[in-house]
Order: sequence, then structure tokens, then C-alpha cells
Amino acid sequence: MSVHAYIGLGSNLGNPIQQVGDALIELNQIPLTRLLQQSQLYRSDPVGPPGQPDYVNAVALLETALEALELLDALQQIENAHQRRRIQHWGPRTLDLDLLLYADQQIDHERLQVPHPHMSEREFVLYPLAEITPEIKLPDGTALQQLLTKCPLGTLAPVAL
Ligand code: 5RY
Ligand code: CA
Ligand code: CA
Repeated sequence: MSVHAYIGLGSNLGNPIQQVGDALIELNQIPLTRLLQQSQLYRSDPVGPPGQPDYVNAVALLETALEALELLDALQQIENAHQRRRIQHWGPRTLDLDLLLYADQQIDHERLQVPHPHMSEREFVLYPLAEITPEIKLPDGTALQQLLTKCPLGTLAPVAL
């Protein structure tokens, strides 16, 4: 049985455009998984600790036969292959892969919370997600379009390639 899963990608170190571009290819190479859709790449100011470089973000839609925790393991392997180092909480990173949505499941596990706990307030998640699946609802029934009305674009803008 395959399900749809949405992944948030982010990078603000070591050529972020390339990190995110490479990660999209690597998502498609996860076992029992294929990349169905990807958003444009977006640039935005960092949310969190000040003094970080700008972020590049995107959202991908996967079809996968992996369980949610198996998919999480695969995402963390890709982060590790990108030399991700955990120095500062919410600090700069070469690659961050967040499991945003998995089927219509709500998951509260010590390693994984789905939907991603902060996705409803983050313009760098909601706008790329709307590009792929504008009509989506979260597992609690909230429409993405409803969340977007409360989430200004801020500094988010498509990356000029
Ligand atoms: C808030 C705090 C920390 C939101 C808040 C983080 C990204 C957060 C980022 C990213 C952009 C972080 C996590 N309130 N800023 N800041 N893109 N990740 N633009 O992917 F997201 S650190
Ligand atoms: Ca993360
Ligand atoms: Ca994140």
C-alpha cells in the first residue's frame, strides 16, 4: 500500500540551491518511493536565531510504501550525507528534511510528530505546498487556503535560477 507524503526541504549553508536540488534527486532514490511533484525553490529570511544566511526552501510530494518512521530514517540518512551537523537548536544547516504530512495520519511519537508541529505558521512551507496541492486539508480538517489567509508572504520569493 502506497501513500502520499509531503516533505519540506530547507538549506542555508554550503550552496543552498544545490543542496536542495540534490536532495530532490535523492528523495526519488529512496527505496519504495518516488517523487511525484516538487515546488519551485524559494528564498526567505531566516526564522529563529538572527545572523544566519537566507534560506532556500521547497516542498516535495512523494508516493511511498514505507512506513512513516522508515521514511524518517531515510530522510535523516540524506541529511547526514549532506554533512548536517547539529550545533545550535534552530541554527543554520546544510539540509533539513521535514516530514510534513504522511497520508492523513496524525502521529505523536518520540521521534516524529506529524503534521509537522509548526508548518501551519510557516510561509516557507505553506506557499510551496499550495503550489503543489492547493486544495489540501490537514488531518484535522483545516484547509490550507484557510491557513494561507493568516500567513503573510513576508520575505518569501521564488529563487531566480
Ligand atoms: C519560529 C523557529 C525556528 C521557525 C521558528 C525554526 C528555516 C523555525 C528557517 C527554514 C526559513 C529555521 C526552525 N517561530 N527560516 N528557520 N526557512 N528553518 N526561512 O527552513 F522554522 S530554524
Ligand atoms: Ca527538521
Ligand atoms: Ca524545518
